[in-house]
Amino acid sequence: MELYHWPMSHNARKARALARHLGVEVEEIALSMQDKDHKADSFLAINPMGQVPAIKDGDYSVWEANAVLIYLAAQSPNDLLGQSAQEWGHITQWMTWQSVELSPVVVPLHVENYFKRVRGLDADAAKRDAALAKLRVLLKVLDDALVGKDHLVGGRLTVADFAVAGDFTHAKNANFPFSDFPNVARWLAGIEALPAWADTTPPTLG
Ligand SMILES: N[C@@H](CCC(=O)N[C@@H](CS)C(=O)NCC(=O)O)C(=O)O
Repeated sequence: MELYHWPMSHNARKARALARHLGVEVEEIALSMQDKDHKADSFLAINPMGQVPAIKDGDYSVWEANAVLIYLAAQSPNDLLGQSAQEWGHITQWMTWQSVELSPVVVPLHVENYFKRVRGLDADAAKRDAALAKLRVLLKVLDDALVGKDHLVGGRLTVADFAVAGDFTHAKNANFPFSDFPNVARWLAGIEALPAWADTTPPTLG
């Protein structure tokens, strides 16, 4: 199967990391955003949204990073997808929270605190401060959920950890305030210690 990505993409990174962690055989295909490969008809036939990650497996394709994680995890027997109704509920809860609540806050912070800085552009202070205030609210929710825990669900690694940690791929470069959220920092350090996570670290810009 083919996994389409872009080396800087935090959404694709979590899929690349999970495939490597589980030993799922994928051909990683790096698209060039600069060349607009993701808007070419050949790629839009795989993901009509023109976004990475996306998987093509024979005649089948799947996109949206969290759906890609589920497809990858289902390729082999493992317990990363949960083992009970309660675990399935919580895994879906955190994956939905990442996509609906966290991602819309993280992306503007990447732009204002990181991508503009490396291009020598000034951050829009109002946008940055609004996103940072929302991020703090979300990090408090995550921090409280991680008190005394190294993983989000079931006391072991699941796709929920990959789903949420992906959004912190550029956290250091974008100055996320982790020092105020020690449980998040501890949990993230555990994910970052996975060889598959380290192997998929995007290059640092600037
Ligand atoms: N909700 C999607 C978002 C995917 C997404 O925005 N990917 C970015 C890279 S991190 C992308 O492909 N951007 C190009 C574009 O939107 O045109 C997911 O979780 O997969």
